[in-house]
Amino acid sequence: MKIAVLGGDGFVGWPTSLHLSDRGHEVHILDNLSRRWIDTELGVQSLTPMDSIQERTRIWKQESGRTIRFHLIDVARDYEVFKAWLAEHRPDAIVHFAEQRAAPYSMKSARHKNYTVSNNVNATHHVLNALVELDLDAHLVHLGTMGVYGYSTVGAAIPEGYLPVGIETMAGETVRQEILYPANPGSIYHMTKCLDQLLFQFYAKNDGLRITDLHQGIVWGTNTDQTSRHVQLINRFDYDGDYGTVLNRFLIQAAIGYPLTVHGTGGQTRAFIHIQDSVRCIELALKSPPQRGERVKVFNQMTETHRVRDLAELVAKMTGAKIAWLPNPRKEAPENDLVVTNDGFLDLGLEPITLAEGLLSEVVDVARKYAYRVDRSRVPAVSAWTKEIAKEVETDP
Ligand code: USQ
Repeated sequence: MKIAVLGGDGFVGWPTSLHLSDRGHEVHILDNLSRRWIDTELGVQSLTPMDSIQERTRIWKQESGRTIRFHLIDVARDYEVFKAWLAEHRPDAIVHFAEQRAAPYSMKSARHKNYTVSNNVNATHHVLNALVELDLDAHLVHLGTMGVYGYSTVGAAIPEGYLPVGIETMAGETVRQEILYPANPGSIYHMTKCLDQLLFQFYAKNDGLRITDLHQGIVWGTNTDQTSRHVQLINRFDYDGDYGTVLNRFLIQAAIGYPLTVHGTGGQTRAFIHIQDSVRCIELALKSPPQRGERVKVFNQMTETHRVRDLAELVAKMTGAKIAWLPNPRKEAPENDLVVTNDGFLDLGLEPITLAEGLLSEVVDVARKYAYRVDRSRVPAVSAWTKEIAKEVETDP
């Protein structure tokens, strides 16, 4: 297949591009390099030393003999340029990662809220709009989030996108139908992914677009089979308070002797997936598109759930790290249970990688290797969800 990977320079986009190229697909990365600009804005850098996207693709060609083309395009801002690219290349599939993906960054200030909403919603709408305008029947695979559901289980597992409901009619009969699972976002970032869902629902219904939405959990790990092939193919690794995600943060904190930063009681339960499984799932989704006229296909892209404090205790036991119990900068339930259905990918043959100690220590090893690049002052999470929480977090002793 000819595949356009929008946001192919990012944490999941880059290993996905390599994986798909390795499988023999013609891969084109479209990216505005915004993630690199945000590093500059925040004054942080990936733990791992990343080369330019051009250099990365050059090394990939050298190592694999395969070509990945890079196109500097801002999908959210340059609709006409993006549409012209699609018209010229007419890909068979589009994988859409081109969104601002950090919840804390989206909550930093009014400017960050505006940026996240306009970037994410416009990027998604531009893709859909262009497919219709060009009569292009490419399968769109979008990276969504488990966070669209909220994080609690009311005695039943979270289904894959749709909730069966029975509605009583005025005649007293019960009509059964499936509706999009009620959206319950916990940040501006997560809210944009909820809005994406509505855009997808409309365009699938109105224009027959073929769309798959992947509700992904928290990704952990760093290397995949392809990024490990050469030091210059290395994936990015975020450890800072805005972009670092919880388990990878605990692992790097353990590696540099920094107390593990648990927010609140650590009773938050979340869904997780290893980066290697993440790229495999995207390939599986590409192989199994919905039919034209079918509703949006939704997969829960996660393999296991864990409570934050259990993860901290596991990492502490493994490495001897201390745990710091911190005031929570976020507005979220202090404790929750979470049970999630993920039959879609299991039925397609996914064999999940779970939290084996070997893989956890592999991340600690990577973190130790590059520990000299860490700015310890960027480890704390300081973006508060409300003005009141900001005051509490500031005044806590
Ligand atoms: N947390 C800590 N300590 C930390 C960092 C986080 O206790 O040092 C807690 C947070 O308060 C939260 C949980 O860990 O309760 C998860 O936080 P996170 O930063 O790992 O994950 P989140 O903000 O939800 O976002 C990440 C990705 C996002 C993706 C989402 C999947 O950045 O792109 O959509 O995971 S999910 O969480 O399933 O919605």
